[in-house]
Amino acid sequence: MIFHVLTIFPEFFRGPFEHGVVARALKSGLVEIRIHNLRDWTHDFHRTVDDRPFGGGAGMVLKPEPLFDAVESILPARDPARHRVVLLSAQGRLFAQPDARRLAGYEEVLLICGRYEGVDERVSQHLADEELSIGNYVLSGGELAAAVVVDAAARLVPGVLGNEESPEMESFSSPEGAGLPLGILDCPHYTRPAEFRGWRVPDVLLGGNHAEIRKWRYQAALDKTRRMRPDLLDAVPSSASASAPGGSPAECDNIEKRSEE
Ligand code: 9D3
Repeated sequence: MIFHVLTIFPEFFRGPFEHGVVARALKSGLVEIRIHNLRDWTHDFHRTVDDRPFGGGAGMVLKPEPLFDAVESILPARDPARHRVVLLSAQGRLFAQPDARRLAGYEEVLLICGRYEGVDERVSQHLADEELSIGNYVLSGGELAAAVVVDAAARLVPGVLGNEESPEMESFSSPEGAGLPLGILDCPHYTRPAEFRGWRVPDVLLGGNHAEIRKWRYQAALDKTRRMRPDLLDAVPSSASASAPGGSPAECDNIEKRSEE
């Protein structure tokens, strides 16, 4: 799968993809990331990509011409079944795990990084297939957001994660693949030493009773979800949130099967 990133800061992407799962995916050839400099599609001496907003106001706006020219030359024969053009902007729909999974299914995804005060609205209306934001906070541009989207989607490209780290059984993935309804957070993890500065690892994890460990992990995951992300439990339609979303602890042995990346 190919990710294209269209940006005025191509150097920004020297770092983010050189580590962990994404770096491995790149090495394996299953994923390719191509960074494109928007200024390569300007024609004036100053390589102008922005202009003042019609109607007045502070800040500058990304001009449509270089963006349309760039997208049309990067994906010259756009096929909606195989290609997806995504605008990253603060006005976009909130990006979540189902979007990562969906985007991982395309052959090529082109991410347009917004900058300045915004992007000419015709890019959203007539060039991008969708417009995404990564959260309710103000970033200075779409580059960090594009890196987030690439990371989240690239690891879901078939073959990237080993069997051990199968993506089905993750926090934020429900069995239905819907993303949130039955999703709860991962359970807390501990490693050696068994006592650190007086803080002991729960005894049950030190023994070998795997039925007890499974029960403890399930309960601890549920408690942590209640404390940190009650919204995930509120999202469950009815009975499921009362005690055991997703059913019994027995059905929740995904909690056991996490592996380090
Ligand atoms: C006056 C309102 N502006 C903020 C001072 C609006 C604004 C313009 C440009 C807010 C952010 C940006 C730049 N942000 C992005 O391009 C962006 C973004 C974000 O800010 N938050 C979450 N996700 C994303 S994706 C792209």
